Amino acid sequence: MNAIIMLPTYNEKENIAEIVQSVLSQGENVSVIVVDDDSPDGTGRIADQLALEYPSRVDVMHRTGVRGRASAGIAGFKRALELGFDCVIEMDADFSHDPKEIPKLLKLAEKYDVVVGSRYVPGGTYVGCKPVHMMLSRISNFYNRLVLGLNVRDTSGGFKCYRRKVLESIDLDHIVSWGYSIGPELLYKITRKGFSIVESPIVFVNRRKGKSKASMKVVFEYPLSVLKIRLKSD
Ligand SMILES: Nc1nc2c(ncn2[C@@H]2O[C@H](COP(=O)(O)OP(=O)(O)O)[C@@H](O)[C@H]2O)c(=O)[nH]1
Ligand SMILES: [Mg+2]
Repeated sequence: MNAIIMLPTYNEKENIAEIVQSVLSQGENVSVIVVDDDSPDGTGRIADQLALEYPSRVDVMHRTGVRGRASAGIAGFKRALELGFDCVIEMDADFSHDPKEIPKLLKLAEKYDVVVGSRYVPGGTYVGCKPVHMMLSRISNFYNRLVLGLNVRDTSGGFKCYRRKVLESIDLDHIVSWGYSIGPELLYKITRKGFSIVESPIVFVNRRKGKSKASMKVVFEYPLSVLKIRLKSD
């Protein structure tokens, strides 16, 4: 199966070149799409150089005048479908998600419609994260499962593989989320459509370079956004 790895980026100049190269080294069947929201630090320009270096394997989307983890992801999914890939993997561009897991996710995608990289199944864990972040993650996972009725342990992570038919079945023009709640929103929609989902353990490593874009604002917005998914999503 051929796969495209979708990397949303905002100010990832310290990580972008290394992560793209690391992803490409996971197999000839793997390509990359970078979705950059006009990063002031020049991430988009570095991505363009990578696209020149690997013309058949790296694609870059530059979004201007808009920002957001959710809409960047949606734009990347749409482009990936246009390009005709069998599977789309979304992952963070800061090495919190290990590119070496990609072959494992793709192997599982032969059997399951969605593969969730999971910190909360046996073998999954965190490295180098602050206790307060781990606690917030656990609380949000509990909350997402309760409010959205999800039968997935890790509902908030951003390392997942979708078969193309899954993304094709979702109305990507009517997504309620703006930010990080895109993860639970898609899982909610996917669960309701009856697709098969499996969790594969991952070790989530705190970013070593660059800064997180998650602010305190997220802590307040996220629960409301999840509630909105429950109330407004079809
Ligand atoms: N295109 C785009 N990517 C974003 C945006 N916000 C975050 N990201 C990317 O999404 C991924 C996860 O964000 P990160 O800041 O690491 O959040 P954290 O892991 O929750 O601390 C990284 O690859 C970011 O560069 C955004 O507004 N637009
Ligand atoms: Mg991160």
